[in-house]
Amino acid sequence: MNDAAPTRAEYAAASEQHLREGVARAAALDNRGPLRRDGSGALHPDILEAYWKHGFYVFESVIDEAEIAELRADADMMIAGAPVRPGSDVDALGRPARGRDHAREPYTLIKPLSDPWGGTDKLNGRHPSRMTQPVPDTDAPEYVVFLMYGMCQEMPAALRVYGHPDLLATAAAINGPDFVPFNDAIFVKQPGVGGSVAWHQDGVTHWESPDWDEGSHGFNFQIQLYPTTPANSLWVVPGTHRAGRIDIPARIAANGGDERLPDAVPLLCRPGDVTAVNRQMLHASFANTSPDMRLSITFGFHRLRSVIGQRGALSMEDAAIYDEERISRRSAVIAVAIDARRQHFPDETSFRYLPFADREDEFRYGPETFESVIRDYDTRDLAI
Ligand SMILES: O=C(O)CCC(=O)C(=O)O
Repeated sequence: MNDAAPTRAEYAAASEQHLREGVARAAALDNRGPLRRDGSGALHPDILEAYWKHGFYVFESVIDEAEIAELRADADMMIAGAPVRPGSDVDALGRPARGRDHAREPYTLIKPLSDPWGGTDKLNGRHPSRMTQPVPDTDAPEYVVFLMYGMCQEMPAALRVYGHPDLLATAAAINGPDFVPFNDAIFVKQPGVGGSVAWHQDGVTHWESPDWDEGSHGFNFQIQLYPTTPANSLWVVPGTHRAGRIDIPARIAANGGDERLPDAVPLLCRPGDVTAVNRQMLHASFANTSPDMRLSITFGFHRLRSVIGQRGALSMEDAAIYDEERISRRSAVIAVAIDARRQHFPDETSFRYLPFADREDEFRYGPETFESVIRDYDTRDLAI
């Protein structure tokens, strides 16, 4: 890109051809469709094969319209309750901002269309190249919500979806039946102002491990609450989960300094579609210069063996060792979420989470487990 930042409209216009080409590349891949399970309840092996081949899968129509409406209502409430600017105790309407009692700040606010991480040493320096930061329209707000954390505490519908049987069966198929949680974050890409996420690979701990493989750093789901478009979606470079650590600045330099990489594809979804993306994939999203909202409920899972004995990384400030107690406390959120879901959807067959099998009664969702398991659960995330 040129050194002078383009305006929002200029960036959108200059990206059109790349977006069209990306859509065509995505359409040629064989990794999307309904979430199918086999006779034993396991994820269908064809899906698993396509996931491991490309590093991602787009599951269509997993979450029905009514549940999406509940998730949107909760997310809207959370966005509206965000502090008006970093450090403020009030929202845009002057009411007390939400989440002031959380041990971890639940909001990341940024300047419109900015890239908060690219070219910085934040998050273990995993975003080495800064994205283009287009100049927003003159009516843009000073700050916009970029990320929201702690969804299982703040959003009842999000806690329930965290216990979704098809999604947890997928986590078991990819990471084994003793899979463990990673973290969650809601990416908010508001029309015309949403920020970018610079090219990166998520994992930071296992690249040099002797037993490193394509599954070492787990995967993330994204539940899409609105249709995604090539202009506002997450983009991935297929197959890069197998490539080891990638020299991102070299890739961008080889593309004439342009962040619109020629082999990347957008994750195109309808509301209720869910993507599973391997955390080792090279991925990014551009500043949202389009008129369309994207809200992606993002949460990940790991193999137990990737996490046990590791030291906290990425956004975990305490650098604690992930011992059995820490892992069990964080994994209990899954057990409580399964029960919260069962109470809301009594006719659905619940997922049986192996690490908590036969202990379900200890982890029923209610005021007690809200305090002991859910409150400030995100201080116990298992980031690697
Ligand atoms: O959804 C996005 O725009 C970014 C997602 C991402 O970087 C991640 O899940 O690691």
